[in-house]
Amino acid sequence: RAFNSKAIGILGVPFDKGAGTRGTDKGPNALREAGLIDEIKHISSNIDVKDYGDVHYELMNTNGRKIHNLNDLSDVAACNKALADQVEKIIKDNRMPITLGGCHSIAIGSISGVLRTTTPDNLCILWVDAHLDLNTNTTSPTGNMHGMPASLLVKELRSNWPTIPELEWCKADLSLRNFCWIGLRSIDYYERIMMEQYGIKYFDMRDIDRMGIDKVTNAALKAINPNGDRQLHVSFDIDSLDPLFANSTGTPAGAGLTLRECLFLMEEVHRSGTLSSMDLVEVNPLVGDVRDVTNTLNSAKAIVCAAIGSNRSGNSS
Ligand code: 4U7
Ligand code: MN
Ligand code: MN
Ligand code: MN
Repeated sequence: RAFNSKAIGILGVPFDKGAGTRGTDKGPNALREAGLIDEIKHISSNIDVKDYGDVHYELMNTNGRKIHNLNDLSDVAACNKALADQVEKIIKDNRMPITLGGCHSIAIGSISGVLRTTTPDNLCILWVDAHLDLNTNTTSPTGNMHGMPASLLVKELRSNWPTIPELEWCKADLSLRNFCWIGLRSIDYYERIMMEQYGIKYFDMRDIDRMGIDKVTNAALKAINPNGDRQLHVSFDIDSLDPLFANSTGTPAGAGLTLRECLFLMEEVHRSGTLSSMDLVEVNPLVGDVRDVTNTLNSAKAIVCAAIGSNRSGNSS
């Protein structure tokens, strides 16, 4: 597959049931109403963007055995199943899927969809987030599934999960070795233990302070894609940003990334020529006042645009 093909597919997932705060279901339309599609078109004349609309789902007919500490599991499972089908379809249309959340539980379906079109070894994941999102139902302090998507996608943690009939379709078999986190600063007790146990690759805020975003970005890409022959999925949680730039999100964490750091990061991702899919999640237009929401939407749009070639030094053609 040729990376950096200019054809893009936008997919909205108006879904907030993986989070404790209501409102990320309003994210996709807020981004559209803020002009995201037009801004993408203005990056360059040969960008071809198609809006696939929103993912809709119906609850499955499984004799839903209740599973401990998984809030709204039936909705999370059904929504992600429908989402995986749509992501797969967009890739088969030869477009790069950009999935707009929604809460971060939608990474389960988004990445599962990508995995139907490539092998686990061929895919690497850059997880930009204040949080690790590696909880299982036994480690999670909240039961909110937006704090668990990464753990449902990796084979190393398979045995830590009970059998979940509604997630049988999710056969993601990625290795933690293919993941790298950037922006971490809010990690739960058991997540910390897993980080050490599995030698997880990450660059937290201290690393960014020490090394700078340039070295961090390139070390992260090198760590998960040493030969540059894998395709890259970026799962971008807007709460990786400092609340100064993205206050409208349900689980904000202070002392985070600046918008400039995120733009540089995503510009480098674009320049790498490896980006093949992306999520932009956790934008919550119901949090904060009008200024907060506008700021957050502007940051989110700029991050998506940077990932697909918008350049602060100017765009030609
Ligand atoms: B997000 C949390 F306990 N770790 O599991 C949890 F702090 O997708 C937060 O990164 C998860 O926004 C945040 O509930 C999920 C909590
Ligand atoms: Mn987060
Ligand atoms: Mn997250
Ligand atoms: Mn969040």
